[in-house]
Formats: sequence, structure tokens, C-alpha cells
Amino acid sequence: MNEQQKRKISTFMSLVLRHKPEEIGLQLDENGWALVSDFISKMNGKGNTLDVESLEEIVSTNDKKRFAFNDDKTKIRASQGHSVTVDLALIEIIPPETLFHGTVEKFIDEIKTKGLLKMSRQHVHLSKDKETALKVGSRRGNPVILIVNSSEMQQDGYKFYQSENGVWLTDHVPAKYIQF
Ligand code: HQG
Repeated sequence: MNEQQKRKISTFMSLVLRHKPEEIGLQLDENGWALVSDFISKMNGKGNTLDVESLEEIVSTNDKKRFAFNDDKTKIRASQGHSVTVDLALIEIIPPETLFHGTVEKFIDEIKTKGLLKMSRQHVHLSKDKETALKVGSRRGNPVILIVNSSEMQQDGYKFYQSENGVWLTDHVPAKYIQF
């Protein structure tokens, strides 16, 4: 499988495992898992040619480690980014002093009033480094980087989590904690 094929399948896997499992007739359990055997056969029903080996390669080489297997590799799920309701059983952890969020200018006025909202996803996504935030913002145009005073939020009782692939997650960042 070449890089282009892997990227195409992984983009489709993000759609299925985060947003639209019904696209291939799949059901996720309450923790977001799908049975690997079921997932492969349903993906292939939509014209893919996946097998256990190629799926393992996609999971292990994915640039952001977007997907994970369970311990015995019988199940697969997306590590974050869901819009469907799943319980990832995330454990609350203490964030660094500041975290970053990449967005674009057209959202700034709204963010100044409402803060950062999770929009269609289950969490607001933040990163520990500016570079990642820059990439996230660049998906939508000229990126604007916001600095979030995460320690202060945590001291005020807001909860932070980290996904298996290192993305920082929280429910809402009120504007007063954001450096614009
Ligand atoms: C913006 C990618 C108006 C927010 C990335 C963002 C990430 C507001 C957009 C992951 C707002 C939501 C998530 C408000 C937030 N008013 N706009 N009050 N609050 N926004 O895609 O963080 O490559 O749901 O700034 O790496 O961009 O797919 O979130 O622009 O980790 O694995 O509303 O997606 O990961 O957009 O990206 P998204 P995001 P993957």
C-alpha cells in the first residue's frame, strides 16, 4: 500500500470511526470500539481492500496516531475527534501552564464573546505546542494562535484530559482564560 492509498483509507476511517459509522453499516460500542473483523469486512464492502496486516500498518504509521487497537487487537477505535457520543473513559490530568489552539480570524469575535466551544465535537481540542496549533488552524485558512491559561482554568475547577494520541481536551474555554 503506498502513502497516498494509506492517507485515503485513513481519512475515510476518521469519518467512519468518529462521525458516521453508519456510512458502512457499522456500530460502535459505548466506548467507541468496533470489532476489527466487522470493521474490515464492512470497509471492504465499500470497495476497500483491507486485511489485518494492512490495517495494522495504517494504525501504526498514522502521522497523528489517530486510531488505536485494544489490548488483544480485537477492537479498533479513533483516539479522539468524535462527533458521535462515545465515552473514551478519559482520565482527568493536570495540564501545563498554557496550551494552544489554532483557529482563523473569522471566528475570533465569536470566541471573544463565547470562548472556545466544542462545536460539533465532544471536546475543545488544544495542543501543548504552537506548531501543532498552527497546523490545525491552517486547515481553515490563515491561522491565528490562541494561548489558553490552562493552569489557571484547572485551579478554578475546569477539567482537562489527554487523548491516547496526546491531544489536550476540555469542555469549554471561557474567553477570560484566552490570550488573543
Ligand atoms: C472554532 C484535527 C466560533 C474552532 C485537529 C475551530 C484537531 C469557534 C472550529 C481536531 C468557537 C471547530 C479538531 C466559537 C471554537 N465561535 N468558532 N465560540 N469556538 N470555534 O474541526 O480544533 O487531523 O471541530 O477554533 O488536529 O479545528 O482530524 O476543531 O476552528 O485536533 O485528527 O470552531 O481535528 O485532527 O473545528 O480541530 P473542529 P479543531 P485530525
